[in-house]
Amino acid sequence: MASAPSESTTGVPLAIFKIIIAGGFGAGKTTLVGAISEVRPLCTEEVLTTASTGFDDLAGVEDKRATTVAMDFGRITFGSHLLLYLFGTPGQDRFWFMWDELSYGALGAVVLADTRRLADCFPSVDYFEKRRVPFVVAINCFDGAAAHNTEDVRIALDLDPQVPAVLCDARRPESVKRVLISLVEHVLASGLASGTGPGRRIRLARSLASITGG
Ligand SMILES: Nc1nc2c(ncn2[C@@H]2O[C@H](COP(=O)(O)OP(=O)(O)OP(=O)(O)O)[C@@H](O)[C@H]2O)c(=O)[nH]1
Ligand SMILES: [Mg+2]
Repeated sequence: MASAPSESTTGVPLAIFKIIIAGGFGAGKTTLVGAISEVRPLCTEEVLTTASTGFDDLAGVEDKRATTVAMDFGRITFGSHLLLYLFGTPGQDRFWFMWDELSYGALGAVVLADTRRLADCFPSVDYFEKRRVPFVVAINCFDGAAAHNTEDVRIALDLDPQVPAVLCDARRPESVKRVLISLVEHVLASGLASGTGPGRRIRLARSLASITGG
């Protein structure tokens, strides 16, 4: 894996943050991290075997052959000032014990939602709400089209009005980029960013402005 740059090409220190990619079983977390990572993503996928029958609900994702058993990891640099480390969670309940470790110090989270199995992302939404970690809901359009609009999903998930819900295609880097930018915007707007002192928040805001031209 390439080593992490510590400063931008202009000599300005990079603002480095950790982001969690969460959501239910098979929602597209590994796909999302792999689509955007500029380094070869770390995946911990194992083949689904008959041993998981009765534990892993494959309804709606019958073609699924593998599942994440620890975490996904990737890295993406935006412009020359912002570096995000992406940590994908395992999707199954039996790996919940890892979530506190994975989420420690995170700036925010993306909760991937699959509208065919929307209830699967309730636990992720609950988890981040309870811990006051800012998050966005990214609705993964599995067949390239939205089965439901964002408003329907907001209502179904009972999202607070300020929590963004956006459509995405987890396979497309540009789409994933937009999701991550909406998360950074939300973090700055919400004032909830854990572990970010005023200096880091200012760097984050400057980084965002340099990316979005704001
Ligand atoms: N058509 C389509 N397929 C997708 C999309 N995102 C993921 N997939 C497919 O859906 C399946 C599940 O995706 P994963 O990325 O493994 O899902 P995951 O959330 O990491 O799954 P777990 O780690 O088992 O919880 C894979 O076969 C992907 O190729 C998408 O946006 N569109
Ligand atoms: Mg996975």
